[in-house]
Amino acid sequence: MAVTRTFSIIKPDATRRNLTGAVTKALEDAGLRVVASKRIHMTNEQAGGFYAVHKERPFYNDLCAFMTSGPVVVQVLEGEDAVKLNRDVMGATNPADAAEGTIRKLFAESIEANSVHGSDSDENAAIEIAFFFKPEEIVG
Ligand code: IDP
Ligand code: MG
Repeated sequence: MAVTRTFSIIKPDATRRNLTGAVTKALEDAGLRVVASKRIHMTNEQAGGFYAVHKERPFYNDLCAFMTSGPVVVQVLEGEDAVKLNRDVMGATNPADAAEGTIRKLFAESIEANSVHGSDSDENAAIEIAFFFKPEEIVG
């Protein structure tokens, strides 16, 4: 298995409750390494562009409003098969379905305010990383 990268966001519900450290610790404990990190307040344009794939979904407008409702922490994570490792530690989208010990089971407030984002493929990870980071901001 190769060391790869994925893209993560600690969402506004988590930053609001001062869970940046707790979420990051869960990622690190799972074997992921934070190789880039910054706290930003997403603009409407950034949220809309980032979630453009969900444009036709009924929750799109609410999701963009939520993601711009407070600060987020965008991160690049590195590890063995990082996309899958991160999805495993995140847990299911709906915290009601998330496995014990996962970040969403531990911290998520709802299916929308579910504390973390994680890329769903290596291809999307590369696109999402480039959306928020310049190459020189990533230090492995
Ligand atoms: P994922 O974050 O587990 O990959 P996606 O289906 O890609 O889930 O959805 C992106 C985000 O949109 C979710 O993390 C969540 O914040 C929000 N979302 C997904 N499904 C719903 C829903 O049914 N109602 C409200 N928000 C949703
Ligand atoms: Mg997704």
